[in-house]
Amino acid sequence: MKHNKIWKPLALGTCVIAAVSCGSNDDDDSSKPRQQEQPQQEEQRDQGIYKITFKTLNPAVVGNTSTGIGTITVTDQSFKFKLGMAGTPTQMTHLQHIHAAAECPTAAQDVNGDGFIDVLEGIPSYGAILIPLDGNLNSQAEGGMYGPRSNDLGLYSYTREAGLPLMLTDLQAEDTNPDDPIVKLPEGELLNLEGRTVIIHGVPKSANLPGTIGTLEGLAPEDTLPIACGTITRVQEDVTLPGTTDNRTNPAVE
Ligand SMILES: [Ca+2]
Ligand SMILES: [Ca+2]
Ligand SMILES: [Ca+2]
Repeated sequence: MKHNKIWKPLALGTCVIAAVSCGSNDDDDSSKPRQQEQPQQEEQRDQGIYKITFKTLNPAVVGNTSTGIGTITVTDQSFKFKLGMAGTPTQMTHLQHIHAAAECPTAAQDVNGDGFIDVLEGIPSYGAILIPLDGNLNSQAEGGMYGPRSNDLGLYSYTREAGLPLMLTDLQAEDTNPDDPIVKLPEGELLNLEGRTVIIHGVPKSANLPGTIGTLEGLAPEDTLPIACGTITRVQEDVTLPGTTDNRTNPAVE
């Protein structure tokens, strides 16, 4: 398996895409103590349960029939993201992000006419990266070395939980790198999940992509080619879970 050869540049690139502190090996450190103060919460307009339904992007790539279901549960203290994907290119890492805008791209976004919607062509539809779905949802930068890996059947699952106040503090902070593809929330804006999309990326080197595929700095075209787009819809207005994410009382979640 060429995993090691692929992983190194991918991991390096992930530092770029997620603007992470690459000096840290701690790629899944949600247990770390946190020092940040909790921001003053406005009305809990983000609270609720959201469902994400995916459709395949770039089905011309052999082996990509990606579909999936995701659930986001937001309480006043927590943000929990669960995802199950199928039909993805097998045995490889898939970068995945919540993007800032609401539209999934269509064939019309293939502006260079090469038959593929590359990551740059999709940005006018789904926007910049808002929340990398990486090893640590408490901050955009931390945990960026991690991406879930599909198995030999093209299946993978991903579950991460963040503290909502921590997450909002990070997302509402100043954008210290305006040139990268990751954005912060405008001042005072909450998550507004229903106006966002989830994009899954990644096809194998054997996909034989044409040289016209656009990509992000530091990442191979195969790493960033979108394979699925999910739209987020709110299915429940509120979550009445006192300080816990135990889902037993929420039949909408599994
Ligand atoms: Ca194209
Ligand atoms: Ca992160
Ligand atoms: Ca930025």
